[in-house]
Amino acid sequence: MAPTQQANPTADRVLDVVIVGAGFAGLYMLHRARKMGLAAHVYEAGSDVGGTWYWNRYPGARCDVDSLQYSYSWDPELEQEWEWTERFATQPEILAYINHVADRHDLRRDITFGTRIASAHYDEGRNIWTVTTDGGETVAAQFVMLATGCLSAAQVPDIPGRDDFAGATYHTGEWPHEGVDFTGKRVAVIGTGSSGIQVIPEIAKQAKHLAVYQRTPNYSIPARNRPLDQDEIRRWKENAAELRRKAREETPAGTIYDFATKSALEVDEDERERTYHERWEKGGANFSYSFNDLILDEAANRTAADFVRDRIRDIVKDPETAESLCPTDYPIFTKRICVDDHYFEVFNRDSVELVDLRKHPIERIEKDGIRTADGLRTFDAIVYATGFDAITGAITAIDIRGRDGLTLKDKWREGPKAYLGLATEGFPNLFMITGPGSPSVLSNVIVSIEQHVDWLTRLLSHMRETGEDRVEATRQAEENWADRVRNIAEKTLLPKAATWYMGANIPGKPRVFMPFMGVHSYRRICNEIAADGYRGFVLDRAGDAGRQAARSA
Ligand code: NA7
Repeated sequence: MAPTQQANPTADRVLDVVIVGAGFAGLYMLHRARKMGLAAHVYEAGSDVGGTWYWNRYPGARCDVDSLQYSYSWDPELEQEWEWTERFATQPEILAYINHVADRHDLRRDITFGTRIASAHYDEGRNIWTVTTDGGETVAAQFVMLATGCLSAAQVPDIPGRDDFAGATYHTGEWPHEGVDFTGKRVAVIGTGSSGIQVIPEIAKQAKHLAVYQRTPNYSIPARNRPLDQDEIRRWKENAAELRRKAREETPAGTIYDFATKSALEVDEDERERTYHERWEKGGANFSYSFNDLILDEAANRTAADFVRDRIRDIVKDPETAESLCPTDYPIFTKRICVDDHYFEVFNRDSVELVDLRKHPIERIEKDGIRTADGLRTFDAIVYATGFDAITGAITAIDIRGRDGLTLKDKWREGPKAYLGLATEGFPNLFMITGPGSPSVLSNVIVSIEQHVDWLTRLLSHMRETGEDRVEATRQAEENWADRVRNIAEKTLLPKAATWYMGANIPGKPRVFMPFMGVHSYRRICNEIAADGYRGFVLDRAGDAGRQAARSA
């Protein structure tokens, strides 16, 4: 890898690596790039670090992965020092953690906050990316690392009359920093995904009246959150290195659960019910691993779905509301399983109403409220818990142009293709951390982030040793990879639900199943590819020609 210092004389700043985003991915990438002695800088739209955990400040926001596992592993001393307080960490606690990491490693001095990247254009002659911020600064860099997050482009649906509403509106993914007091207010929440299911019980505690607008009911498991006890913290810390290795190398989603080895269909009904009950009582996504074929076999899956529907009917007193809350038209676990804190119980409150949009669709939003087929309900506030343009939304929001001026948006018109979910042909030296085609959202994302950053660091070190300064995925490699991602997904039930995993929540977005399923196998493949001379990538030296062009410019 050759330095770019003289490569673009007109840029405001010249770097080796531009990193977009200061969440878990961007911060670790910065740390590794710095350790290599590279000139690296992060641009972040928010006013501070944290990414997802900076933006998603809604009441009840909490991670659904156990906190001991949802943290960095690359700083073993930090792992010993940091004390998580609850089984599932709250958003403020995770944000405090990531702030602590930024301070501990003095990362902020290489981050520009409050700045969005508007464009990134590749100049083939110079082998250089010119990155432009929304403030008009231009940066020349050899590498661009998109650490933009999978769930960061918030979506407010284009409901007729949306902008006519006179009251306050909020999106869970862009929550006001000063918080919101709903005491005595009439509030609507639209959306019952993970965010809706977390925020609804909290708003219900304050609001005079809460109406929950549900289009698709969701399966949800009680979190059974609790304070962590000192013994389990000690056990984790004493065995951290081995537990982290296990999560990385032996688990499908980068998280250690209690993985069952039996099929749901090989045990009798009593054992099956007992197993589900035990897991339901323990709480959390561990329920998904009650048997080993729940995402593979429809009959097995149905046993888990029936169990959860029965629990909903047990909890919710009004039978009609309970039936509306029961998901019936897609298998359980094909949408991300929700983990809740007394979500279904909320519907037993007199002040909470479920509006079943399948019975009464939204007609329009008006100045005073929301009109559905059964009439107008009036509100002081509407909360959109309506999700994100997931995985690709934050990437395609940037005007990215590769060789020959090809825009990434155009290239991905039929759906995203990225070799290993890391790089795409026509866009040399541009990488996506947890991009489409990598385990990303089907994993403990910090495990996936660390694997991507480690792999990229190894690649950059390799290029430094060989003197190569350009790396690009081949068309064939990314085509084969896309087939592989699809084939793996098709062996499971996941493609049977219309989900944001395949872009189904965004009108007009091509339906392509984006995440690679299998953290353990993905890691092995990435390592083999690196060991095999970065098979599927072309590495070469463009630098000499590039620098000459720059000098004569
Ligand atoms: P999700 O899981 O995408 O949920 C969005 C919810 O919003 C879902 O219930 C949608 O119903 C609903 N929605 C979206 N558009 C509309 C319209 N136009 N009308 C009514 N309802 C609508 O986003 P979350 O933020 O909850 O969770 C995303 C991930 O973040 C989560 O999995 C965790 O990993 C963290 P639909 O199902 O489309 O019928």
